[in-house]
Amino acid sequence: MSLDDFDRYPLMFGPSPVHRLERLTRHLGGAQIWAKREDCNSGLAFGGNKTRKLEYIVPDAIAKGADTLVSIGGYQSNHTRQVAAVAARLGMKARLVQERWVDWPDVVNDKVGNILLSRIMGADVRLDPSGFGIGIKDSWETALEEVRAAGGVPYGIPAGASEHPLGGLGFAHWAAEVAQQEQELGVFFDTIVVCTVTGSTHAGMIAGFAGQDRPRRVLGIDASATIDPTREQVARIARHTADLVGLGRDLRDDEITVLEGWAGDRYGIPVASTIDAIRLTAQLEGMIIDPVYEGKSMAGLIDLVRAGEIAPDSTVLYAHLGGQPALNAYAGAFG
Ligand code: 1AC
Repeated sequence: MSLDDFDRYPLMFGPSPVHRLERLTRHLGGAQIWAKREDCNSGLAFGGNKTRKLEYIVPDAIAKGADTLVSIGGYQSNHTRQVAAVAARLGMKARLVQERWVDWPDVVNDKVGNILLSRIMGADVRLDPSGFGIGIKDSWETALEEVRAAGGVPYGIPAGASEHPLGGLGFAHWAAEVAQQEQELGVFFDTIVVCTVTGSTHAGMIAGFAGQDRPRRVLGIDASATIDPTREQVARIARHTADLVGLGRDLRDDEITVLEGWAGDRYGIPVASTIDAIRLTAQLEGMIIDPVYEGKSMAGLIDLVRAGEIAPDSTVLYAHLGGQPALNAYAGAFG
């Protein structure tokens, strides 16, 4: 088997854009920094990393005769917003469990941003008081049951599509896309920086890059604040995805790196370094990142470059995963 043996339902404009972050590079005075932009990968509700994963999941949903995509996330889940958009595009329904993953005080936290977009796209959005967790949740299994009991044909997509058996394929494909773009641009990214929470974005990249000739570092920056389950989940999904795409060898432990230090104490709560990274990136590059995911991975990148842990002669690709619709729900963080 190889990645090409899996059906892919096109949901993106094509390869997501890659460009230099010149002013940020100059400001940090170290490695050359570029970005690959999943936030502008698609015309579906502002796109994002999950749209890429859903390209490999939709063919299975269609083959199984589903009429309702059932998924789960926090109130400000980017994932559920992208599931709602894909359901609309396919003429399916979306049933979304939105759990209280984050105890954030803005009164509009369950009303604006991602959740507003899902409601506008016609998803059946149900709030649930359960807290954060990256695994399979009872609330999601109950939603699947309820759709079935009402005569629907549900198709389950777990949080972030990560525990879905095909959830890593979208970012294995991202790795192939990067290699193609490197040839076109005449550049090699020796270091990739990506935010990690439910794991399949990072895991898919690891599996995809592992099959390429030139080794590189894929640095996952934890934003879950639950480092052990996240490390375990990334490793498990990376190994599973590597098997699916026929890597033909075991992944080594040193190919799976999840770094902690920028998540703060809790998922979804920005800390000072998150807000500083958001402001710096916006003010130097006009690139908008969010308080839950990219603000944390960018804070990691900034510190690693400043500390020389990403060497001055490195060329870094920062994966922008497209979390910024949540910003509206975090107005209070910007005073
Ligand atoms: C946690 C999966 C996740 C989301 O957007 O819901 N990134």
